[in-house]
Amino acid sequence: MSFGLRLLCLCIFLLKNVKTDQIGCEFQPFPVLKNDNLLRAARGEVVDRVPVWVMRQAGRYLPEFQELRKQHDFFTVCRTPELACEVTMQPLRRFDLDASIIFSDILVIPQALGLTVEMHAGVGPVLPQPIVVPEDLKRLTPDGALSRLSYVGDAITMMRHKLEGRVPLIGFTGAPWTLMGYMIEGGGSKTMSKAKAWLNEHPEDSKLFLNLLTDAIVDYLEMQVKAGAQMLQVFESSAEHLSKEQFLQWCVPYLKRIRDELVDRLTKKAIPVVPMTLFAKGAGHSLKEQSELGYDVIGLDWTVDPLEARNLVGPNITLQGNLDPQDMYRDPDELRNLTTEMVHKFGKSRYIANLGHGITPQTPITSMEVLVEAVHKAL
Ligand code: 1CP
Repeated sequence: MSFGLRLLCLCIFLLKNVKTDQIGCEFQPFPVLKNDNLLRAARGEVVDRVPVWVMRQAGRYLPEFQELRKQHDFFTVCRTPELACEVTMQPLRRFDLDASIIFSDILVIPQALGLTVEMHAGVGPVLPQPIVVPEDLKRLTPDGALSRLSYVGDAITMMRHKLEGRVPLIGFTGAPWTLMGYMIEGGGSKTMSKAKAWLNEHPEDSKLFLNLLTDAIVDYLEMQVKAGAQMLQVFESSAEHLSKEQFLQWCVPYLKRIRDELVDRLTKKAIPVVPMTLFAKGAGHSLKEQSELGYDVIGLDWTVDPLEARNLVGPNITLQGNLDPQDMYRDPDELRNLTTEMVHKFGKSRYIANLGHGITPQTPITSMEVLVEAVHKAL
């Protein structure tokens, strides 16, 4: 065979087999996306069906996750791309979901900033040496934090290949106030009272703290996009502890900076900007303000009425949510009816079906099947 013919054959082979979708990673083309309903919904384009995924869709309600966790510590799973990918894939093997979300935790940022984070069974995350006084901020190590998070990028790149284009891969981060809360409280808290006291007693240091976290988050999200994340979600889960006034003062400016700086950086580097979701749990009081921050999608918890939310955010934002995770414990017929009703209220345009917060550990597997099927059949 002549050299020219061989070259032609090679080109045809490459075109057929490695069509590139989005080159997130500089050297590796990814498989073409087959189901892009999630991304289309986020951009306000027409969808074949309402996309559905579930916050914490990989996790303790799945027996195969429990089994894997018996063998490996939580953060070992996060730090080992093969294991993180295996857990990310588990819900996709069982359910006809329209998205995957990389397995990790919001607390990997505090870890990369030098704090010890342990996962205690039945308790959740514990930070044994929390940030107590402003002087403790000196213990944080923002230099090099991004390189200590490179395992998340590795897991994302590996997962994009393993998905073979089946559904988009979502990357995520905790938002500044939520991370600050865990870092001051030393773990989860019913009230976030120590962190709220900081806002009142050390307002200037609180700003420093939130800005330091914002910088780390922008670096981290940029890295996730470069690694292949096709959409990003920012979890401001602890917004629920703040008043509207506090949310506007202590969350909104940082959430805006995250979005603006990320778009700016990606644009300057000619990297395609991916859709972004803001999920500020308990901040239904500020939906209009949230809709003005530049995010494509606003996640809703179950306390918000779909029609009221749509009126507040206008037609150009996609809404995500918002079934009460507790409804997953109802009998299948009730769950099916509630899900169908929810999808009818939101409609097919600019909507991503989800729960209003993470799925809880005792949820029956069959409820996930009912939920996903009901969403897909509703419209
Ligand atoms: O032992 C275990 O296996 C721990 C259970 C667990 C899991 C499965 C934790 C501890 N984190 C996770 C994974 C996780 N965390 C994901 C995985 C991806 C997915 O499938 O969705 C995500 C997106 C998170 C994000 C996360 N972690 C949030 C934001 C979302 C939310 O629920 O509000 C928060 C607040 C955390 C902290 C955290 N990590 C784990 C627990 C139990 C908690 C909450 C603790 C508390 O506040 O009481």
